[in-house]
Amino acid sequence: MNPKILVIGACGQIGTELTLALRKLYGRDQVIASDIKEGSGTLMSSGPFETLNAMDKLAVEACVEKHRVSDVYLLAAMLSATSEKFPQKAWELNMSTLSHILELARDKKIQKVFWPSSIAVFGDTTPKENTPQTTIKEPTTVYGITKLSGERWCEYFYKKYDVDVRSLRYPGLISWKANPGGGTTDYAVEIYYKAISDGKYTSFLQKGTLLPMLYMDDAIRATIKLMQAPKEQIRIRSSYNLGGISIAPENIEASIQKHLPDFKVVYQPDFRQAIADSWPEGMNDSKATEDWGWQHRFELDDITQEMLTNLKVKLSEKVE
Ligand code: AKB
Repeated sequence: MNPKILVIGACGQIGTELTLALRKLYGRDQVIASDIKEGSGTLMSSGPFETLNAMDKLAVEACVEKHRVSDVYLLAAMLSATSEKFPQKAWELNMSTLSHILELARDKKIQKVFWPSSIAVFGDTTPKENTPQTTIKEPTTVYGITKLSGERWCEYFYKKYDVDVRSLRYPGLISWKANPGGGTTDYAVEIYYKAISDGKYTSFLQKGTLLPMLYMDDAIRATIKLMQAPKEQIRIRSSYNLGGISIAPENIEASIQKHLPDFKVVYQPDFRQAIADSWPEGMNDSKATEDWGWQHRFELDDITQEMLTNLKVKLSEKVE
């Protein structure tokens, strides 16, 4: 039987594409999109939508009951850069929303939970290259602290209450349908917009800042694959490392120059540099490969091709 799904935070960068993909797979009415505010026209016209404050536990529970939801994808969160500006708010939002959903699952009101973690669980003391699944985790950002705490909660609820919660440590995600907001890896999306609109980009991360990244199509495929895998295959209940490619701003610049030879990046690092410097350069995601067959598909030049092609159409439609 198809699951009845609630996507919380459906209008964000991941939520928009995940909701559309889940609707394609399971049918439009099987997937309830929810967010505190409405999303893009494409998302809003693709199926049912509920305005929902994920911090309001009673409202979330009422929505679950109303739609007889079986699976929740909880994507509402404050990302790394914004969290540094509002640390207390970040803690409250990121932790209370997870806690509400885990409690609903413990009380058997929902059957399955997806919750995203991040490469931000790692910190300065973590080995940077090919970062292993299990290693030192001493995050220095409040966002990373919320993600690491969340991972411990997920594993605890699985072990203690048999809650079927599944999670991925997303790297930076590159996409064109919906904008990211408030993250440190956002530069890797902005750079493509600016390449088309201005022919130059001022990067808030320094040349040489290697970070793990993934194209959104790969991230969505990983998420759905993880959620569809038989329960016994999910041997990690904190969160799986998810890698992809490892790139710095000048790598994207060079890739864009293959299409737009005059494109230039200048560097003006800001407070986000320290955040990026505390994160891994590349991830070892072999556990995800072993347990449920994960493999990324998009390399940097494939991503550039997709981004430039789709953004050119999107930006020209906005102008008209
Ligand atoms: C961020 O930059 O905050 C996020 C993340 C890596 O979790 N994209």
